[in-house]
Order: sequence, then C-alpha cells, then structure tokens
Amino acid sequence: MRMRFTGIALAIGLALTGMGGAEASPRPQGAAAPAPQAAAAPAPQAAAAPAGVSNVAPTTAAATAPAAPSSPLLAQDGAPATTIEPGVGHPVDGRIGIQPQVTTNGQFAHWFHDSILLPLIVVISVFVLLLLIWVVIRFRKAANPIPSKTSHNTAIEIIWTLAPVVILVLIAVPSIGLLQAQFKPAPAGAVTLKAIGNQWYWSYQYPDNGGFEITANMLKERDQVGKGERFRTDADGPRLLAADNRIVLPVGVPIRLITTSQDVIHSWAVPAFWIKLDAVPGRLNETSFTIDKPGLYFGQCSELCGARHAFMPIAVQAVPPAQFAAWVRAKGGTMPAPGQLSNKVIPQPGAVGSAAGEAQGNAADAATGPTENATTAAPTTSQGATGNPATGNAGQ
Ligand SMILES: [Cu+2]
Repeated sequence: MRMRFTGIALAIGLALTGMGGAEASPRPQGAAAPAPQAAAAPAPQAAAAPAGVSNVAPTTAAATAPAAPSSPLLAQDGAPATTIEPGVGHPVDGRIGIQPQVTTNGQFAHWFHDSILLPLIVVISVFVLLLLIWVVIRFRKAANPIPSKTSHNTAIEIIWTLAPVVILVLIAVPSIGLLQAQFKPAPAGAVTLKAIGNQWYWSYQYPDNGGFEITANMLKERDQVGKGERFRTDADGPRLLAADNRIVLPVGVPIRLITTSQDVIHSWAVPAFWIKLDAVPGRLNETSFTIDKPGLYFGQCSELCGARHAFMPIAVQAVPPAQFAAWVRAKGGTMPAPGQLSNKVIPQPGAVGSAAGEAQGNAADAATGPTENATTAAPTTSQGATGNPATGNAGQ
C-alpha cells in the first residue's frame, strides 16, 4: 500500500511537471513577450515637422532638428507629435499580466514572471489540489475501512523536504540577481533625473543638465476645465495618466533616478520601466535604468499620499539622445561633456532635522508648488490642495 501510494504520488508529480514544462514554453509567445517590441519600429516622430512651429522640437528627427529648438515649452500646451503605441507604456482595458518592458531589468523580470513563477505556481497548486482530491476519494471511510497505521515513509519525507528546497533555490537565484541589478548604481555618464513628490503633483530636476526644474500636473478632461484652460486629448495620453509636462529622457543612456518628497511619502512608478521607487521626505532614494526604445510611458504615484493620490501621473517621453539634448537646451539647461558628472549641489527640501532644511523646504514649496500648481489644480475633485489635512505634514 505504501509503495503504491508513493508510486501514484510520484507519477502524478511527474506528469504535472511534464505538463508544466510544456506549458512554460508557449506561454511567452501567448503573453505579450517583451522581445518583439524591441524590434517594432517606433517611428512616432514626424520627420518633416516644421522647424519653426512650437511644440514639435522634441519629436523632430535629429537629422532635421534645428540648431536651436523651436520652443522651450516642447511637451506642454500643444499636440505632442510622439504618438502613443497601442498597448505599450500604458495599461489596456481587460489585459492582465505585466506591461511590455523597455528596460533590461524589466524584460528579465517579465520573462521570470511569465516563464518561471507563474507556471511553477500553477503546477504546484494543481498538484496539491489533485492530491487532496485523490486522498479524499481513495481513503474515505467507505473505500478504506481499515486505515493504515503507517507513521513514517523515509522516501516520501525526503522528497517533500528536498523538492521545496530545490524549487526555492531555483527561484532565489534569478530573483536575487534581479534585486541586485535593480539597485546597481548608475555608471559614469548617466543622466540624473530627480523626481520630487508633492501633494499632489511631481516636480523634476535635471541636476546634470544645469538643474532646471519642471512641474507635471495631471491634465483634466474637457468637461472639467475652465474657459481657455487646456484639457487632455488622446495625443496627450490616457485619462488620469496624461500630464501637462512630460519628462523627457534619452534612449540607450543610463538614467540615474533619484526620488525625494516635499511633504509625505510618494512613490515614483512606471510599470514599463520596472521602476517603483518611494519618494520619502528628507531622504534620497536612488536606482538606475536604461530605456531601450523611444516612446511614451505612463505611470502613477504608487504610495497612498492623500486625497488626490490617484491624480499625480507620470508621463515619460523617451527620445534619442540628440533630441534629448535639444530639449535640455530649449529648457535652458546644459549638456555635460561626455562622462563628466555634475558637481552642482541641489538643496534638499526638508533635510533631516535641520531648521534650514525646513525653511528651505517651505520656501521652495511656496515658490514652486502652489504657483505652478494653481493653473491645473483639483482635476476631478472639488477639494483643493490645501484642504487636505495631510498638508500639515509638510516639511516633516
Ligand atoms: Cu503621491
């Protein structure tokens, strides 16, 4: 009886493992595999964009780009020429799974999830379920009136101890490697993007490029804006994800992302980059990534940060380095010499326990936040930014 039980259990296990293996290989093709997207030509740029017209410079092809970009407003208050590629860089109704990834870590994580973790979870769950069903039927009182008095089976005990250990080790190796890769410091020559969380919008600094700052607010819908105020169009991005100012980043160049916050904890997250990094007041968090492919990528604040937490989107426009340089110059910034690191010191709002830091933070808040924010405040709620009790936490 014991041998029979072992034999049947092993047979089921082997059969299911075989099924899992067979299932694992077609899965990546069925799901949105990251690799094909890299091949898909983005070609969103209007190569023949008129050089003199404002709001087209970031998307004008490098060969035809004017020496001086046409407008410092680029992605703001105009129809951006970079089109949104369907299904890439934003969520899609009814789709489950991970967004197509455009960074190396993201592509690895996507493969790891689709080809290792998900099949493994399915196989283990089905195996345990079938074993339970089999035991309930085969060893019910009517079918098995005299129960076995077996208390040990060395072979089975070794198997059920070793099998989970082997599975966990197999998962741990790629998992720890991915974790390590996600926090690898950016190499020399990386472009630094500093994202600062505010209730409820993001502001950004480019410390390696002259330290200019941009502020990004969510675009309201047509029926929510006042007269003459800009509203979201499909060219801007999906509802609740489109921002008035996009962050422009170069493709193929390492990006050093630094996050911090003016008030409460926010989290800078863009699913297509496999990035989610908390923005904590008084602290700097850092990670790095390299975008493989030009395009528009959307994300959101991913830390509950107050009443309008859901209304602080992130819109990233990834462009070739030449266009990035043109955009930086249009913003009044500078491009460092290749490999040269910035030595500019950016004052930290709300620095740890320092009165100067607090004052600086408050001053910066007063100087940039409300004024920049005033034009597009309160997109879908009547509650103003100052109406949130959490505002009292500013500077902590
Ligand atoms: Cu937030």
